[in-house]
Amino acid sequence: MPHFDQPDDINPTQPEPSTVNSRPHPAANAVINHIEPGAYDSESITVLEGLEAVRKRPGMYIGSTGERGLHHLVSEVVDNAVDEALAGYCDTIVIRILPEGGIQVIDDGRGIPVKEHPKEKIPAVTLALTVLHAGAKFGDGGYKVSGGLHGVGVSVVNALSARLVVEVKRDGYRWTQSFSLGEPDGPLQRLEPSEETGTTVTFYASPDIFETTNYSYDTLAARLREMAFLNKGLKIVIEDERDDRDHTFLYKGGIIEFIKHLNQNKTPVHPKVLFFEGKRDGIEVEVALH
Ligand code: 0RA
Repeated sequence: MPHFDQPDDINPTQPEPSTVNSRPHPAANAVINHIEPGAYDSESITVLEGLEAVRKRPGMYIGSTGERGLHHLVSEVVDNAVDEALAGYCDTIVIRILPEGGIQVIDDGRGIPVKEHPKEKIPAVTLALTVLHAGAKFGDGGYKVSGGLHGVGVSVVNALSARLVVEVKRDGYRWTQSFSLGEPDGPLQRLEPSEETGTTVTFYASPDIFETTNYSYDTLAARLREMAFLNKGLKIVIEDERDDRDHTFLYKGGIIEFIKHLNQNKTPVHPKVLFFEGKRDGIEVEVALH
């Protein structure tokens, strides 16, 4: 579990007594519907309720609506891209801090699938962004888990964003869809042909929900550095468009370099880092001692 987060404050928004201290069971919100903007049949109303739950009690999904919760949104989106890297399809992730409280996360993975879900009849990418827990996994069991609080998914980020735009390059085209507080502004659009693949998510956390939308470069950079240490060979770039700062994290040595970094001002027990690794039943373990 390559996260070292402290547990977030529990329920800072004071949810109703019936939900205190419990995250909703995934199935409670696993409602999938046909989304037609402006259509108010019973099915689309259920979807709105699904994301309404997130907007009503954000703390239950992201820990808090303070600075910590705000930064957690970025992790949620980056974790999806890291999952794609763990699956072996993505080698670079760029995280851009935009002016006006925006964040853009770009990966060069396969792109979130755009084909219609056979049962639900809407594109898989739309499902991923509008249905709780229909995020990166799609039930294929093919992904390793990249992080601790991981799992609430990008639909939670969408629900809490005044605006979110997803751009996918896949299946020979560029595709895009935009959302306001989690609701599609319109259907997924097919744009010009493209031979590239990848996913870009751009979001603006709602200032009506979050106490602040001012991201800390240092907080994000520290978190992304850790992500890079724990995913050797993965290139993670942070760019701050507010003041033209940037940094690239790429550690070929993985946790060997991580432990040296952690111990840089300490006297190690072993002058050389001891490292061993093993794999069985699909579980990989790496150990570094210094
Ligand atoms: C499910 C299936 C496939 C890709 C992804 C999810 C995916 C999700 C995210 C989220 C951010 N970046 C992403 N990149 C990929 C691909 C399935 C296939 O191609 O067979």
